[in-house]
This record gives sequence, C-alpha cells and structure tokens, in this order.
Amino acid sequence: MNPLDAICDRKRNDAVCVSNLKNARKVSEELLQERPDIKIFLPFRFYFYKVEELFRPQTYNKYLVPPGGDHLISLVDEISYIAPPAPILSQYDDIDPNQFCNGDNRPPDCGPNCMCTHKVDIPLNAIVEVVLVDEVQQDNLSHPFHLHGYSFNVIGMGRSPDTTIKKISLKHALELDRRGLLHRQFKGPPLKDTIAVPNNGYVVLRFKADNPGAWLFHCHFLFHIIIGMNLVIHVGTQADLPPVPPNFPTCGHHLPPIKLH
Ligand SMILES: [Cu+2]
Repeated sequence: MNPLDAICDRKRNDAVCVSNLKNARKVSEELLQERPDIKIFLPFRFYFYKVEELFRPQTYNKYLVPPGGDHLISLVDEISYIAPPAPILSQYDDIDPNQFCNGDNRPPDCGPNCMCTHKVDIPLNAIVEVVLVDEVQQDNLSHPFHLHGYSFNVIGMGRSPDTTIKKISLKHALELDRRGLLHRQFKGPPLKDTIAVPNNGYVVLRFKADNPGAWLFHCHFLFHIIIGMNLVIHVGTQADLPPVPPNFPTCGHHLPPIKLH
C-alpha cells in the first residue's frame, strides 16, 4: 500500500496506491463532475532559519530542530499556521479579522516566515477539490494530511510524468493541471480522512462541503502541527451554525503578540 515511488497512474503488481482502491459504495455524480466549484492548490514545505535570525534579544520563536540540527518551521501555501487567540466557533467576533490569512490574502510585509491563522473560506455545499503538493521533498518522508469534519474522495495521486523535472513545485503542478496531466480517476474513488502525500508528488482529493464549521486540515506528524503545517477549512458562516449556548465559557489571548524582528 502506498509505494514510496508514488507510481500510481499505471498498472503494477507489486503495490497499490490509495487512488487505485475502489469505493464499495456509489460516489455521488456531483462529486465527480469535471469541474469542481472550488479548486485549491496547497503546496507545503519547510522554511529553514539562519541561526542569527532566531537568537536575538526580545524574541521568542517556535521552531523544530530535527536530527541534523536545522532550525525550521513549516509553510502551507507560504503560511505558517498559528492558532487564533479565541475559538473560531464560539467567539468568532472576538478575533481580529487581520489575524486570518490565506494564500490570496497574506498580511503586508509578512516575510518568508509568514505567521497567521491560515483560513480558507468555503461556501456551504460547494464541491471542493484540494491539490496537495509536496515541496518538502525529503527522501522517504510522506506527510499524512488529515481533515476534520469530513471524509474525502481520493481522486488521484502521483509524481510528475515529466521525468526532466527533478522536484515538483506549485508552479509545475499548476502547469500539469492546465495540460490535463494531473492524474485523476473518477471510477469509484475511495473515501478517506487521512492521506499520505507521495514524496515529491501530489494528491487530488474532493469533498462536498456540507458540514458547516471551522475544520482543521493538517499534517498528522505532531511535531509538524506545532510548527505550522495546518490550516482551517471554514465552511459556511456563523449563521449556518447553532447559536452559542448562553453563558458558554470564553477565553482570550494568553501570550503577547509574536514579534520576530
Ligand atoms: Cu508533515
């Protein structure tokens, strides 16, 4: 299951990719329409700090030090996720709208280690396609992405068919998509809630956004969650949710704002 070479677009006898599994149940036609309502490309990678950047007076940075001694954080669509100062579901109006960001709305001068609450807004009941692109490309490391609140259908996965391309990138994945070369198969795609993104490859998944709320979508390595390999899929509006119960406990910021420089 899930061969590390990520060759998923042709028949083979030695391994099975998740995208080659067949769903025992019928998959709804609307999910398999050629064009989804919303298509989101999410490249993810690491950002490596120089040590001089990190250890300055009056700074308190978070970072991971894996074996080898690098100092790094994670970026999804060039954003490192930080949790909001209050719960999105019960205290949405207490959160400064400038706290939120996404690939199309980055804070000005956010820099290469951009930190904010990565949130992608999705209209209720939209058919959503997500393309995860592994720009980390560390040998033998596949990032298991997990979505809360939904199961999704795995439409395709693999590596670039262009063997002259040594490393996949968002730009290359967009180009493959434009030329119809991202592997997609629509015959009973399997249902999952976690998928290991092939190393130096991509995954195409789909779901119908029929469960309103704020749902975390994240790599399931805990040490990658801590350094920002997350985002919030925000489906619908507060009006689509039941009201917050009276006297529901509230909370707020317990840390001063992070200053990097
Ligand atoms: Cu990861």
